[in-house]
Order: sequence, then C-alpha cells, then structure tokens
Amino acid sequence: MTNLSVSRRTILAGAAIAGALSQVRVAAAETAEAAKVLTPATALDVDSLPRVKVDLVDPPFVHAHDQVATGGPKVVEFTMNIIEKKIALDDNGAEYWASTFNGTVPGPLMVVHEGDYVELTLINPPSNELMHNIDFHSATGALGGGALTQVNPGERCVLRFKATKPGVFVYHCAPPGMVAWHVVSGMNGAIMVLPRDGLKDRDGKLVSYDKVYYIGEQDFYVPRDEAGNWKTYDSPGESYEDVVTVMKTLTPTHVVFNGGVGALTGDNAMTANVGETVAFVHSQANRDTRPHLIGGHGDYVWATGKFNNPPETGLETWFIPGGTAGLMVYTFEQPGVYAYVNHNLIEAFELGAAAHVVVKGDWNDDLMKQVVAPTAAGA
Ligand SMILES: [Cu+2]
Repeated sequence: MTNLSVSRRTILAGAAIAGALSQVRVAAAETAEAAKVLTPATALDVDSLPRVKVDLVDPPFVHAHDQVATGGPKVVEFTMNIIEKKIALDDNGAEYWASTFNGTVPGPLMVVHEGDYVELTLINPPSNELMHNIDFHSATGALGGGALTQVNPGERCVLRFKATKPGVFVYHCAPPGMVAWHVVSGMNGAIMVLPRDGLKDRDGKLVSYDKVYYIGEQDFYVPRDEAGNWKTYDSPGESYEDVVTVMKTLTPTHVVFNGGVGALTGDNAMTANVGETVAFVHSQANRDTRPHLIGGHGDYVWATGKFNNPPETGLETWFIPGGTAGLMVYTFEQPGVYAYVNHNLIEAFELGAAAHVVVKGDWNDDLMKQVVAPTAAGA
C-alpha cells in the first residue's frame, strides 16, 4: 500500500469493510467448497432449534435465567433500542449526552448458555442523530458483529451469532472512526454465556448463586468551560469534538458504576441476606479496574470472566482489564452496609466508582466483635 496517510481510523474502517465484503462473498458463494464450509448446514440446524424470547431488564438487575441449561441449544432472541439521551452524572451539574443500549449505562446484561445462538434485533430509532452498531466480544467474526450491524437512525438489523465460548464478555458500539467516543459515551454492556451444566469450582463442583447483579463501570470525560464549569450541549454531535479533547488526556472526570455517582447507593443500593450467595458481574469496556468488597471477599472470582478457567478463591481485590467483564460470587456472612468499590480509592471516593450492598441478618460475634468500644485513652 502506497498511501501513507492511512490513519488508525481508516484502518479500522477498512477492517470493517473487509468484514462486510467477506459476508457478501459468503452470501454469493457458489463453490462446493464454500457451500460445504459455510452457511447451509448451520441455517438448517438453527431453523430447527427452539426459540426463546427474552425481555431485557435494566441493570443492576438481570433477566430470569436458568443457571444449568435445560434441554439442548436454543435461539435466544433479544431486542435492544439504541437511545441517545442526556444524563446527569452527579449532583454537581455534570451532564452528558450518552449513547446507550436500551436507555441505560451500561446496557442490559444478556444471559445464554454455551452453544445457544444469540439473535439480537438492534433498533436505531429515527429520533437519534448518529449511526451505531454492536461488537460482541463473545462472538466470532466480522468485528464481533460490528461490520454487520451498522444501523443509521431509522434503521434496524438482526444479528445472530453462536455463543461458543463460556464466560462473561463485554459488548460495545464500535462505528468506524468513532469507537472510543461511543464506548466512553456509555454504549457498552455485557453478556454472560454460562456453561450448560453451570459454573464450576476448581474441583468441578457446581457453584450456584441466589441472585445476580450487573455493575457496569464507566469512565466519562466531561468538558469544562474557561471558568471551570461543566459545559452542556444540545446534542451528542455538538459535544463530540470537546469530549474527544478531554478523552485524549486519558484523565476521566467521572468513573462511576451504572451511569452516575450514587446510581447504586442509598435507595438504589443492592441488597442481600446473610447466607445468600450473590454473583456480581462487573464490566469495564475501556479502562482497567480492580473491584473490592469492603468487609467481604471474592469467594469465587473469574476476574477475566472466562469459565473454562478455574475460579480463584478468597480474593481481596481482583483485576479486570479494560475491555473485559468479570464475575465474582460471594456468600454474605455478616449483616451491614458493604461498599463495593473500584479499589483505586481516588476513583471510588472522588470520582464515583462505589456501590453499596445492604445485607440483613444476624451478626456473628465469632467472626467479629468489638471487644472494647472506643473510650478515652487515659481512663
Ligand atoms: Cu454508538
């Protein structure tokens, strides 16, 4: 290639186009070899499979699902609307034109089983301003689906992929030339592909949970004006250049869980009872993070989220690289208000990456007891 002005943007655009073109070639394939390797057998198999339609729910909640699959592989149908919306990030006036899957940051958690087919209808309503798509880290081929799902406002598409790898995986928007901006504008979420026979510890024993929460961590880059006040905009497109300038400092103004400071604290806190086993899915589509449950532990942790690897046990803090979703499972042993944080404590307590779990039940003195309450030292 003699054109030396190829930028990273055009490289990715080229990859997307190559992916799309290869699909065209697949559709038009006439050779016996291609027919043997490509779609016919798969299409027949998929057509004969049972179909299940799942209504997605807003995080931190997760749609009802079986932990151990019943029956054989299914086609699991999901629908997501892309919604561009202005959201409040904190109580100090920071607003942001978010791009969202289904209206929330993060987008909803999808749950299927290994071997199932995920069939997503992705809708970009005419009220939106921008083109969007979706890249599933759990999918194989065509930019994770990004090359086949570019929908302009007023368009919809349907993508199907086979969930061949068990684990929790990020999905995110990835339009050529604007990937980072869309991802840090909130357009990401996660999918959990459970092994058909459920989660297992290192000895092969079933690990099940009583409830599951989904925490999506998001770094935001909100521009300020000359006086240091948060800037506001009338549309996502209008905010684009200023946000990119802040993005390139690699210094987020906000690092939050579930779309804003306090989204999972106070009245919005997660809840559990002593003796309950809770699974926490945690995704970060762009930056590294290090979850920690203050006063508890990670009983079973798949920090990089992939269930063919045995879980680590009894962890204090675990590391989730940017572009990854992880899973932690913990059985609560004491009542109280637990803080679940990114243990970069500046990001937790100054920038917002903190949640609460309110746990009810009886206190266990054997595990912890205040032997002497604070009193005057000289008394
Ligand atoms: Cu997008």
